[in-house]
Amino acid sequence: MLRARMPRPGRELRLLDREGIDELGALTADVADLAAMVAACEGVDAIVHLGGISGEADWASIRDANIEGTYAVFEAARQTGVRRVVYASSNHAVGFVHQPDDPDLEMPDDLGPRPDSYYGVSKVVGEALGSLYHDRYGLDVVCLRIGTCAAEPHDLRGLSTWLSPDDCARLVEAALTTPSPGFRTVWGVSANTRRVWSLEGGAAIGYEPRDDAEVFADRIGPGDPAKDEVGRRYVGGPFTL
Ligand code: 15L
Repeated sequence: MLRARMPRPGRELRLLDREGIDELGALTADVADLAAMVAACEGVDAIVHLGGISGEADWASIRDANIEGTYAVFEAARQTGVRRVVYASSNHAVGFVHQPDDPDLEMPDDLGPRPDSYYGVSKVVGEALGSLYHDRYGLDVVCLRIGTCAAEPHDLRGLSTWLSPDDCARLVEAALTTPSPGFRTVWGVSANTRRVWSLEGGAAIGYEPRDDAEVFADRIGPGDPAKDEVGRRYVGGPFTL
């Protein structure tokens, strides 16, 4: 999704995945392989770290891919002098935070950790590593607490948490180019009518979302009542189950 939306004049993308990418110059490596990550980061200006398991899994898998992998990314950045890391964190780092009943109350970008899963724990650790590498080594680190990034929302919760692919690209672009962001956490969400997560942190880095999940509202049929309820109640919705 992002790759197709990232090209800019003068920008060269260096792509890396664990499975081969069919594109000239793309690298194949495990994100947790520090030596491979150091080699991949030589001469790079900024890293967009999306690697890892993107949902709940057993502890060993989450630890190996998401925690060891994110450590390797930050450490490789440090060793090679990369100045900025944009980190795909997740709403599940704070998934057990109660959503406000009052729709006028928006949830701030810098909520403290309340993970809802091992996956959420790995995102908390990733953010903590980003904080450490900022404070100790001066890296700029923007952690995006991404909601539901998909072509379109598929349930009631998604009408609030959706991040459209185009807005995702706008958000990553802002995180890559805003001057001196320091360390920060920013919600990754579109300008959804039913949104309860703030857009203030995004605005502070120049993110201007243009999409609204409401255009899909008519297509969302009645869902599983328990999942819809927990989606209203907690940031992380069904992950809390
Ligand atoms: C995430 O962090 C996951 O990567 C994705 O699969 C979705 O479950 C999303 O959160 C969400 O909360 O909808």
